[in-house]
Amino acid sequence: MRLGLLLLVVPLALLASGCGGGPDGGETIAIRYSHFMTDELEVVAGEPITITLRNDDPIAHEWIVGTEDVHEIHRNGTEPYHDTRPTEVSIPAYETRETTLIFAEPGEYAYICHLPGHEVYGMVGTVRVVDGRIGRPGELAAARNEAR
Ligand SMILES: [Cu+2]
Repeated sequence: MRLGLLLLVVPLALLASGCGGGPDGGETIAIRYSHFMTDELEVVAGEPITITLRNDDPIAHEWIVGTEDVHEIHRNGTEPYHDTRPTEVSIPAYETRETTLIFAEPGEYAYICHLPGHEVYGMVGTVRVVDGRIGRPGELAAARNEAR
């Protein structure tokens, strides 16, 4: 029974994995006891980053990254399940999801699980986006900004 369930969920996990992604090393954020075990990430502006979200908990979580405006919207509830935007990922119990995104502009963006009570409990982290290309602002401006 347990094996059958595992086989069923694998194709779903593959479907949900990001949109290709570049040759970036990637980062993994494990989730345990309703906390992001990695609560600080540093990424380079304008470069694709693949983030693997591994849920070690027996309950579902979500990883929403963005500006305070984005978080305010999610605090009041949006969709119950997220799998269409690279900045909004639901991770079922004991499963792993991958997302690839580009932060176009340097700055700090919080990532938060907005399931009821989880933010207050401390399910919060920060992506620090650093400027990797000094003196070439045209390229940065042209980069997609999926973080907004
Ligand atoms: Cu959570």
